[in-house]
This record gives sequence, C-alpha cells and structure tokens, in this order.
Amino acid sequence: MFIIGELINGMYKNIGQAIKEKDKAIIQKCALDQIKTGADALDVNCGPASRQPVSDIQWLVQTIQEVTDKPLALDSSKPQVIESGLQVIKNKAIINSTTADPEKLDVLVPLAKKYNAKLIGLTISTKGIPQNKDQRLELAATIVASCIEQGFPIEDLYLDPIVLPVNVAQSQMKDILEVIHEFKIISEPSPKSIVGLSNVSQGTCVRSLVNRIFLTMAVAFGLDAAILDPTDKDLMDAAITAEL
Ligand code: THG
Repeated sequence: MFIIGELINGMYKNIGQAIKEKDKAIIQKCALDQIKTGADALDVNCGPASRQPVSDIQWLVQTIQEVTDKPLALDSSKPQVIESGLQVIKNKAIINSTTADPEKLDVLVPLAKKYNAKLIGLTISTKGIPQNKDQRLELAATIVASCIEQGFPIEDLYLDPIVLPVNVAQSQMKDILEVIHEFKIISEPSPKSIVGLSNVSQGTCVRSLVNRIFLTMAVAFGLDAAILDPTDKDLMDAAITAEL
C-alpha cells in the first residue's frame, strides 16, 4: 500500500506554529520521522489558520525538499495554493485534491497533466458530501470521465470516498468500504483508491484502535493508498499484515 504521511498539517499545533515562525527544524524532523517509519510520500497542508497559504505552501515544500526527495501531496481546497506548491516541487507531486465539480476539474486536471502529477479526486461536490453508495459512485464516474476527456492517465488517479467520523456517520461506513472495491470497476484501466484514515476516529476515545481496525477492513476491500500517521507502529504493522 502506498502510504502518505499526514503529520505535516497546520491543523496540528506544533506544525501550525512552526509555519507561523518559519521554524524549519520542526518541519524537517517531522518529515524524516514519517519517512523513517515507512511513509512513501508526505502530505503538505498549511492548515486552516494560515493567512498566506500561497506562500506558506512554497516555504513548506522547499523546507521539506532540503531533507528528502519523496513525493509530496499538496493538500488544499484552493487550486491557486496547489499551483503555487507545484511551481517549486522538484520531484513527483500529488495533487490533493479535486472535487467532482467542473470548475475544479477543468483547472486541476490540466495542472496535473502539466506537472506530470498524480491526482486525488474526492467524491464530493458543491452539493455536499454524498449520503449513499450510488451518489459516491456517480461522483467518482464524473471525475473519471473528466480525466479521460482531458487525456489524464487513469492509473495516476486516486479516488477518495471521504471517510467520515464513525461516531457521526456509523450508518455510512459499510457504503464507504464497498465503494473502495467498486471504484475499480468504473473504468479499464482502473482508478486507484485512497482514504484520509484519521477522519474515521475523530471524536473517539481509542483513536489508534479505531484507525487500525478501519484500515484493516479497507485493505480487505482493495484499498491502494492511505493518508495516515506512519509513526503509529501498531497501525503500520496492521497495514502490512492486512496486505499479507
Ligand atoms: N482525504 C484527503 N486528504 C485529506 C483528508 C481526506 N487531508 C486531510 C485529512 N483528510 C487527512 N489528514 C488528517 C490529519 C489529522 C487528522 C485527521 C486527518 C486529525 N488530527 C487531530 C484531530 O483533529 O483531532 C489533530 C490533533 C492535534 O491537534 O494535535 O485527526 O480525508 N484526500
């Protein structure tokens, strides 16, 4: 499984502060810790508190690239922040993410092509988060169709069903797992699947247990990639064992 480390995210207090104070050492240690524990790529997210995400993401990318050439996943809902990050990335980039909305697809698919980047497509639109499997699949098909039309290689597309916290969306968990499998049959070649794993355990008491059980189940449904905390050794052991 392709592992994207989630820890360089301004949502975390230490990272948010390091971005504000331009403290390279904290970011670089966080990058190296995640690589040491098994990350194949690193998510880079300025966080909701960043006042100038367009310049903050460039600083983050440049800071991380001083210590590693692993691929970086530029995590922002704003296409101009993603493009800004792409301008300074030296190695393989992952765009995290587009939605199924035409105004996003028409900007981000061409950017992914231009920079030879992988692309994460969220099965969400301006109408909101889908409430059932059919709505998720319909949005997934919209994203796949747009990529095909625009000549983007489907092997480089990762579809994300949007994992919701189990304590507020328990009834949707089965649908989320099942669409991971069904994404595969949308087209030939198949798109890949990815989840933002830690979403599932937000607000629960024993987060790491919830994370690793859900990941294990998702692997059984054919999950290809996950954004997660690779420094959680039990979680990484579960991922490896589930794949086995
Ligand atoms: N899909 C895609 N990208 C994503 C997500 C997704 N990027 C962001 C997020 N979801 C994945 N990354 C995280 C990172 C942290 C947490 C959850 C998901 C998290 N953080 C603690 C919390 O909110 O409780 C913060 C704790 C702290 O402040 O120290 O849970 O779904 N494509």
